[in-house]
Parts: sequence; structure tokens; C-alpha cells
Amino acid sequence: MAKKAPRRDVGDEALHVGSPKQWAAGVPGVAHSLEISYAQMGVKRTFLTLAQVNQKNGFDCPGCAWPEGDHRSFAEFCENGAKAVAEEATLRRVTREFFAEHPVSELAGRTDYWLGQQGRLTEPMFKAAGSDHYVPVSWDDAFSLIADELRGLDSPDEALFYTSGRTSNEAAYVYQLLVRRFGTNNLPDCSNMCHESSGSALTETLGIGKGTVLLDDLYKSDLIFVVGQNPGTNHPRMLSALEKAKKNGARVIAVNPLPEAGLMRFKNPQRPAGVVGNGTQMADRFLQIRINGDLALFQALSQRLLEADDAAPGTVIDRRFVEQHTHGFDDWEKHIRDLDWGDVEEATGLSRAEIDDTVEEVLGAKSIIVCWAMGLTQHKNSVPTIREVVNFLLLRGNVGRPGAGVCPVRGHSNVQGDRTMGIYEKPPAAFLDALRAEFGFEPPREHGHDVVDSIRALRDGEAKVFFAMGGNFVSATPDTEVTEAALRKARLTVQVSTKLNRSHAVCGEQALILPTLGRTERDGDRFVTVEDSMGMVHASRGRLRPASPDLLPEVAIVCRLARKLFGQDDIPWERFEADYDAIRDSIERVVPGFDDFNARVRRPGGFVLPNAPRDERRFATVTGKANFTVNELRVLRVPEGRLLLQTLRSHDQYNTTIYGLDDRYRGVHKGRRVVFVNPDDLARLGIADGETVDLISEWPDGERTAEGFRVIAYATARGCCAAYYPETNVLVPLDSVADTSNTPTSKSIVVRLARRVMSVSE
Ligand SMILES: Nc1nc2c(c(=O)[nH]1)N[C@H]1C(S)=C(S)[C@@H](COP(=O)(O)OP(=O)(O)OC[C@H]3O[C@@H](n4cnc5c(=O)[nH]c(N)nc54)[C@H](O)[C@@H]3O)O[C@H]1N2
Ligand SMILES: Nc1nc2c(c(=O)[nH]1)N[C@H]1C(S)=C(S)[C@@H](COP(=O)(O)OP(=O)(O)OC[C@H]3O[C@@H](n4cnc5c(=O)[nH]c(N)nc54)[C@H](O)[C@@H]3O)O[C@H]1N2
Ligand SMILES: [Mo]
Repeated sequence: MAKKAPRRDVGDEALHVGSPKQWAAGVPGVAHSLEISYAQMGVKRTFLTLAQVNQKNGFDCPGCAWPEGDHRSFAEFCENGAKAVAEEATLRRVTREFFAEHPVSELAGRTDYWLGQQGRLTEPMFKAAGSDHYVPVSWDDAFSLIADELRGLDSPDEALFYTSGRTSNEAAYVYQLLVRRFGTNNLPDCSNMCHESSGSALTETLGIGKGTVLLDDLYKSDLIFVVGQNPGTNHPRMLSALEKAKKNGARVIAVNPLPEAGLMRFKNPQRPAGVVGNGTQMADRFLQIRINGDLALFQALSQRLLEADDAAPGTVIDRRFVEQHTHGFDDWEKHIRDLDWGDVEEATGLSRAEIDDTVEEVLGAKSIIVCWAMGLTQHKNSVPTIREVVNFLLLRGNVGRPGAGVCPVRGHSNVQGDRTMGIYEKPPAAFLDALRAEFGFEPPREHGHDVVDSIRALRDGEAKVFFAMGGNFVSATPDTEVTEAALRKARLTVQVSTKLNRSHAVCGEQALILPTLGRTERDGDRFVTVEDSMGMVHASRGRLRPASPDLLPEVAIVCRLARKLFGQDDIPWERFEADYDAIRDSIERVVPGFDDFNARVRRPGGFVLPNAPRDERRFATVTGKANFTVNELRVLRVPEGRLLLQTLRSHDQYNTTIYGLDDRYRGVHKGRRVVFVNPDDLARLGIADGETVDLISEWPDGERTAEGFRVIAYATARGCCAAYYPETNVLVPLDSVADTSNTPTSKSIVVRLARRVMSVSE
């Protein structure tokens, strides 16, 4: 069966391709974000709002999870943070009249961009079975409907409760409580598609599913690897931190198939000197790796380090650390010494000289940090790859001391906090025990469904109710057609959302839209808390008037639904809704590390969660030590005439929210259906820059096609290509996932480019 993505894109007729930029941020960045902000919310509101971002008494930027520094400048945000804020603080509104005018079937044919541009949701809406329209519904009726459907299920496991990573700690905590009180661990979250591979690998090897460095470590480090990450677009404030690290003497090595603008040069918009002038050269070394070559690269680096230690025994390997704190070194060493260099060169596309020069840098560095994001986590072998990064660091004792460690750079602004609060389909027994002790009910022990398994359960009719706390499940997940059909089979889908998106249009038989407050908006006199990528917990207080008087905060939505669902209950839902301090007191008793939560989070800047590997070189693994692991190098060989495709973000998008149709740094304007290919590959394939092609992936169950992409000759690594997500999600089958973490393989898909014969109508 051939699966094709329906063409929903507009505006590509105007597509224009210029030359890519060598540097990121600076004047065009600020000007561009202000343009988007003015259009969404006018000049006055723009300045009032942006002045609050990431200030100590303001709200946490809904952009990314990069931590705030201690010394905040007046405008502690970046171009893309400003766009995320503008998207939420927009003055545009989606009203009941809008839904009367636009049937669901029509909305399903619109692009993610068009849907997002319609503005903020304003009141609860309901689509009845068989109807093609959403109509207004009262909050009370909405909760009754959900409670009735949930109670009518044969088993609590027939319901799925998704979370996207913007949800606050308080909302996440009461949400997982409701779900477990109801009786299931079906808590899939965006992490399953994001850093799950990091969590799996780090828990096994270091005993914690998070990073082990603080901002200060970056400033003390000698050498920072930035692997599989595009911070210029996705974590712009990280560039300021790297700039400061470099001032203190650090060197930066970028490992990426693409020469991303921010990694090459950076002009800091926070400083006058950054706005003019040439900016800072970011990467001292750029390893243009082939997609999926990172496991081989880190094995090669480690092998060279072992050899260097042979030549000068005791000078390279941190023997004391290895002996005292690690397990499995001998087996790993034996395995690495057998490394096949032919395989390394084929997998990485790098020369031996490039690797040797990198080893020289490693030998000269007393402390090393490896940062990474989606370029490492979304492959079949992602977990082994990240384990190999850990091996490389352990060898020289680069964990648990200043300036050294692992730094998975998280995506959504509170995705890490949500996991800490128990949003996890495989909760540890200790967490469930603590919940039982706190609330006196027996939480379910059986593991629940993650994202991919949730889609299978819907597809196979095993799940019937789908509830989403934020996000855009339909557009974020792989195998678009399979997933859309699966969601449409649900008896009820419920979306708690700020903005209109595709998951409202591709919905169950019955569907509810529950509009909620965003980060920027006032929630009475209450504040919420979030945890950033480095385990700092701090308060976030919205200041803007809510987009509509009919919005409820996420906490209230959960607590009111719980009261309908459970009736008389021992859990104080009403109190939780009114008083977030009461929620935080409960978190303090259930989640380790939150002692004196209410007092400490009120201190400016908040507090840092304990981190055993970082703080005491203690590793809570099965062996009680940090584990060296043996990982097979299997070169991902691409058949003749095919390329390895990665799906990534443009500069003008936040995941499935499309801010605009430009990708300025890569020279793309007014369109998104483009594929970046190395010119040598184009010559080999006989395809010219500017031609239109279909992207086709071939699988045992048939081909999948994403139609109509303009080819751009681009300096990506040979044999590789890149196109934007979510347009390309159709190419990844549900079963193509990372081993262990079950994360869709969005970064390594074998595709063929098929030249398109334009029909007259196009
Ligand atoms: N403005 C903005 N900010 C965001 C987001 C957004 O959409 N917009 N999304 C947020 C979220 S949820 C997340 S998870 C993060 C995502 O942050 P990133 O991970 O930076 O996002 P991607 O665009 O997926 O970029 C992947 C990068 O990895 C590289 N890469 C791909 N494959 C490989 C490989 O095999 N090896 C190596 N070494 N590199 C590879 C790509 O060339 C690209 O530079 O950003 C967060 N912040
Ligand atoms: N092919 C491919 N697929 C991918 C990826 C990839 O790189 N390639 N990346 C994956 C990654 S890393 C991630 S994290 C997922 C993202 O998956 P999701 O988190 O599900 O998607 P988002 O686009 O971030 O969700 C946007 C929607 O969230 C809602 N929203 C925004 N703020 C709030 C809020 O404060 N509260 C509530 N309740 N709702 C809010 C808005 O309605 C908005 O439409 O996608 C994954 N999918
Ligand atoms: Mo993410």
C-alpha cells in the first residue's frame, strides 16, 4: 500500500531561495521578531510583554528549556523566544462564529501555519458524533461528558493521557494524580519523541535520566562538543553561554551534517558590539558528520585515547575514577580496541586526520562537556550512541566535576519538570509508593503506553478516549496517515489547548476543545513553577490579561474533571485548584529534592535539584557505579540511488506551530516544501537545483510519499539530505523506532528523490 501525504501547503508558489547565512542573531533577528510580535499584538503590548520574559518576577519563556543566567539583562529573551511569546500573546481570536463558519472537514484541509494564524481559542467547544461542526459547550457539561465516557470504558487502560512539555509542575502533578487515581499509567508525552533516548541511556549508565551540568560548568569547561543540535534557531540563549565559555578559554567543536549558522558565527543581540561587527566565531572545529555517524565517531575518539594512554601510560585515562566509580571498563576496552576504521570512515564520512586532530583537542582539555539534542536522539541506534558518548566521558573522568559532564539540551520549556512530576508511562516503584503513602490509594503498577504504543492502541481499537494536555499530537507524531486514521477511530478526543491546531480538526467521533491559559497570562494571584534543562526550579508568573474570560488554568481543568469523575474523594481537588501552595506541599512529600519547596521557590532564581552524579559522583544504577557499555557499530548503509533524510525545524517554527514561511539562516523564503541536498549527490542522481521532487521512503509494508519538494543544492554532508517536519512525518512508519526508547527515527530515513512531472493544474 502506498501512503501519500495530502498536500496542504500554501504559498509555495512564492518560494524563493537565497544564500545561507554564516552567522546567527544580531539586528535582523531582533527586527524580524518584532515584526512578528507587532503583527500579532501591536507595539505597546509587544514592549510590555517582552519586558517580562525570564525576569525574576515575570514568566518563564515558553520557548525552550535553556536555563536563565544569574545576571539577567533587561531583555532576557531571544528572537525565537519573542516569537513564541507573540504566538501566545496574540490579539487574534478563534470564536464560536469562526467554528460556525468553518466545518471540521474544511479545517482538516488547512496547513498547520494557517490554523495557528487564526489566534487564541476562547471558549470550550464540542463536536458531537456525526457532526461536522464544533459548537459552544459549558465547562460543566464538558467535564460531565468526559467523566461519563471515562466511566463507560471496560478498563481504565482504554484511555490515553498525553502531555506536551509546556505544562507547569503543578498542573503536571495533579494531572498524573488524576490519571493514576483513575487507574492507568497511560501517560505518553512529547518526551517519547524527543529526549527519551537520552533518558534511557543516561539512566542505565549514570543512574539519572537528566544532564549533569549547570551553566557554571559551561563557563569552566575547556572543551564543549555541540552534537546534533542547532542552537542558533532552537536554543538561541545557549549561544550567549557558549560565547561566555569561549571568553573563559573554552573551545567548541560542532558535530553536524549541516553548517548551521549559529554554530559558525554569532552576533549577540544583547550587546551593542554584537549588533554591529563580525560577532564571535562559535565552533573552533566543525566535524561535518554523516547522519547517524556519531556512535562511530565517539568510538573512534575513545580508541585513539586508549592508544594515547598506551604510549604514555597513566596520562590519558583517569584510572582512579575508572576504578573507584565505574563498572564494565575491561569489556568495553576490549571491544573498542577491535574497532574497524573502515567502518568508522564509512559511517562518519570524516577523515582519519579530522578525527586525529579532534583527539589532540581532547587530550589538551582537562574538562569536557558534550551537549546534544535531536541529532542524536531520533535514530534507531540513538540509545547506544548516547551510551557511547558516556563511555567517552567516563574514560577521562569527565562526569561529576566542575566543567565536565553530559548536557542533553531539552526542548519544551518544562518537559524535564513534567517527567520529574511523574508524567511517565513507566513510573518507578518508589514514586508510586510515595503517591500511595500521600493519598491512600493503590496506584496502578503495570506500565502504560508511550506515544507510539498509544497510536497502535487507537489503531487497533484498544484505546477509545484520548486526552491531550497541550501539544499537537496528530502533527507531531510519525506515519501521518496511519496516525490520523487511528485518532479518528477514538470515541472521544479532548484537547486542552491555547491555539487552534491540526489535532482539533483530525479528531475522534466526539471531540472537545478546552481552551486554557498560557504562560504569559495572569492566573489570579497564583504562580506556577518549572524546571529547566539543568534542573533549576523556579517560579513563573503570568501578567497579561487572559485571552478570554472563559479560559481555565490547566490545574483547574484537571481538578474540576477529577471532581466530576470521582465524586466524593479523599484527594483535596478543590483545595488544589484554589491553592497551588497546597499542591507544592504535596509535591514536597512525594518527589525527592523538593524540600521546603514553597519557601525556596519564592527566592529569586529558585533552587537547583539535587543531582547525585554531579554533586557526589554517586551513580544509582543497577551496579551502583557508572557503567561502561558495549555498543555494536552497525554502519547504516544506504542503497544505490538513495539518500539519508533528516527531518528538522526551520527558523520560523516552534515544532508544529509555524510562525512564518522563512528559514532565514538557510536562505529559504516564503515556503517550506524544500529538500536540502549536497551538490555532488545531485550530480550523481542527475537532479538539478530548483527541480521539484517527491520524497519516497520504502518499507516492507509499502512506499510512503511526501509530494512536491523543491531541491536546494546545499552544503550538507554527502549522502544526506534534510527537509522540515511535520511535512515529512508521513515518511516514517510507526514501527521505525529507536531501540529501547521507542522514539520515532525522525533523523535517519532512507529516501529516494523522484523527479516530478508537473501537471497542468500545478
Ligand atoms: N525556535 C524553536 N525553538 C525550539 C523548538 C522549535 O521548534 N523552534 N523546538 C524545541 C524542542 S521540543 C526541541 S526537542 C529542541 C530541538 O532542537 P534541535 O535538536 O536543535 O532541533 P532540530 O531542528 O531537530 O535539529 C537537529 C540538528 O541535529 C542535526 N543532525 C541531524 N541528524 C544528525 C546526526 O545524525 N548527527 C549529528 N551530529 N547531527 C545531526 C541537524 O543538522 C540539526 O542541526 O528545540 C526546542 N526549541
Ligand atoms: N519528523 C519529526 N517529528 C517530530 C520531531 C522531529 O524532529 N521530526 N520532533 C519531536 C519533538 S522533539 C517534539 S517535543 C514533538 C512536539 O510535540 P508537541 O509538544 O505535541 O507539539 P507542539 O507543536 O509543541 O504543540 C503545540 C500546541 O500546544 C498548545 N499549547 C501551547 N502552549 C500551551 C500551554 O501552555 N498549555 C496547553 N495546554 N497547550 C499549549 C497549542 O495549542 C499548540 O498548538 O514533536 C516530535 N515530532
Ligand atoms: Mo522536543
